[in-house]
Amino acid sequence: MANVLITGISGFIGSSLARGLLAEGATVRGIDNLSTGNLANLDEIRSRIDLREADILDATAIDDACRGIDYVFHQAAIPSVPKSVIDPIGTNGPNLNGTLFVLEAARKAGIKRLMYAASSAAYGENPTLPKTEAMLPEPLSPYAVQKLAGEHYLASYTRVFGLETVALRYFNIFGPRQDPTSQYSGVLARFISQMTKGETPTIFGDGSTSRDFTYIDNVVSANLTVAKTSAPVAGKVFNVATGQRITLLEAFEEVKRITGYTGTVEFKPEREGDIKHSVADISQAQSVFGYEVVASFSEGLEKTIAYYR
Ligand code: UD2
Repeated sequence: MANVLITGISGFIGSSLARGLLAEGATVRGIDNLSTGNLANLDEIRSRIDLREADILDATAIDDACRGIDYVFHQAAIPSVPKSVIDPIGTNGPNLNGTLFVLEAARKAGIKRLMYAASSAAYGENPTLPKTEAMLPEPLSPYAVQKLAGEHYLASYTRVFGLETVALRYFNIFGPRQDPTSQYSGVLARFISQMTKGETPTIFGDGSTSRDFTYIDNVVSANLTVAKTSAPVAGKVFNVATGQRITLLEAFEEVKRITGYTGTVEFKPEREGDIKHSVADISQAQSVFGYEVVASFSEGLEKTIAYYR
């Protein structure tokens, strides 16, 4: 599959993509500043990757990294709603300017196609469910604005410069290697890590908040498929999800069942910037480039809990 660049390669999603791309025979280069990523995520594949430690706002390093590359998978970001609420300006740098730096380097290098980690956060509080790509975005948090603005830059680079770009709106991705240690970590990583240790997890809100929790294998598969497709995907946005809505209380119960946790859950007030409900319509990705759900929520949860154990 030729030469690929993964930004944010030592993160949970970047390192999973690296494994998927290596398995397809790609030559993998990666860039990461190790701010939220972890080199341990690359342990057994480290020797097969051209890994460059550099910041996404280091234009020279990004230019160098894009040279000779066919496909870019831009995953580098500070992926957190609450962090963006605390520090809108600090997160805007990597999340939005970083995307522009990568687009500009990709354009100059003449790459074939750029895949971008967009977010379901773009839909915000629009009450219509499921979320379709045709809906008007209503970003709520600064993070959502940053990720959505990145999509617009992608579309601009396709229209103005002819660079092929694809925005994949990820819906709450989970799986092995997701960092569970921070208060900003994804809820499933936190639940699993806490409940396997017998610690009490927290639900922000009354537990009815819902998400389309999507196992990482679906994301890897979506990226590999969309990079290779001859379908008209340039300049487009696609949901990457399962189409299944799970409440936080249901997620807690499921993790409890699989881990055998016997304790309770603590309820705290909702977090600022959080949206209430999220679930995707995935029919556009299915019909345009043949996206398939390769692992359901339950299958993914079983695998993730087995990994953390
Ligand atoms: C958003 C995006 C997601 C992705 C992510 C960044 C939406 C719908 N989703 O995820 O696609 O871009 O940002 O990685 O915008 N919670 C608890 N207990 C905890 C931790 C979290 O109850 O210990 C709650 C949290 O308040 C929220 C829900 O769980 O209501 C999901 O939170 P999250 O941080 O896992 O992900 P979210 O939805 O902000």
